[in-house]
Amino acid sequence: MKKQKIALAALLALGSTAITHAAEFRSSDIHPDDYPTVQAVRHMGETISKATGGKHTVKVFAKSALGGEKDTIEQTKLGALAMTRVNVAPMNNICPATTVPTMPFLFRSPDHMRKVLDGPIGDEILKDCEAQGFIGLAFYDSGSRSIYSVKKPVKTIADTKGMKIRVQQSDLWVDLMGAMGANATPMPFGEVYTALKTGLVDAAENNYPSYESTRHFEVAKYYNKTEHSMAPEILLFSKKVWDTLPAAEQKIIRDAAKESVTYMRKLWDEREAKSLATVIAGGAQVVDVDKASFQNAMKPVYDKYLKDPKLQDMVKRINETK
Ligand code: GTR
Repeated sequence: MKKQKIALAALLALGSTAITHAAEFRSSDIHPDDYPTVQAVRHMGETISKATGGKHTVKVFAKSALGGEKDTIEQTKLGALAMTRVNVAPMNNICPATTVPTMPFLFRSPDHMRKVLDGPIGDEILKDCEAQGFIGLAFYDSGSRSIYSVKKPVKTIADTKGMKIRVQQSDLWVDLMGAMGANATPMPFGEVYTALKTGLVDAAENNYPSYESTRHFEVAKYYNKTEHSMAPEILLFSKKVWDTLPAAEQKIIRDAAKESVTYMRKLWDEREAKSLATVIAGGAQVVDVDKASFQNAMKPVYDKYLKDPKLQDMVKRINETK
């Protein structure tokens, strides 16, 4: 009884908007259940449930059950979904600051990326999505993306000339492949296996865990270490839903998201190593690449996508981050 009174007083103190109904926040992911991003959002849900005494919970719909990333971004904007975990790439056309961490050969190492995204620059990028209807909660690791090809290995930029390469649905990615002399074919993740198998595309690009979990390595056996982008994952909350929550609960959600990053990174590091072993055992060949030949071709991409001085300054600060 006493406990109830205190809880009620605390709610009243927060004002009338504070009294909201218990919610099950639905979140979507294109990856399977055991993938680190799915596990991390589930973990975050447990933290939220504990901190709200079971009032709020999170339910993750994995494996594109609610659609591809473009669809779930739209549903999150409308408030039909509370959350979605996507890569920054499909946000590039929506939220300009997300182009920065997508830029080719920007981060020097996973540590450099983590340091930048954990600091003020990361927060600025997350904040930039708010005007578009999204609360950027956190970034998750996505390793380095490299090109994997069906018929021939890629050793230098001369090898990607005329190659049909699947990319994520983002203009920046189309130009990035264009700068390599390749023909980019944007399509949702779920369609890539068939596209590789039927020859609709000659290659795709991704990190080891996605190359492994999708079984793309069975069709495209050359994993060419271009490591051309470390475009991270981003966890988005619907601003429409967010605005109905009291400040104290918003804080619980923000803190739980940030806390899940540490958890995710541990899973990520383990999964990268495991995936590499799986694809090699499955017959994939990891090919060393003349990276400089790719790096030197990226100026047109930087010129086109970093016209805004605010974004240029961000890149400068990223380069200066030790
Ligand atoms: C994965 C990433 C997904 C999605 C996918 C893709 O690495 O985790 O969010 O971006 O790549 O290529 O579509």
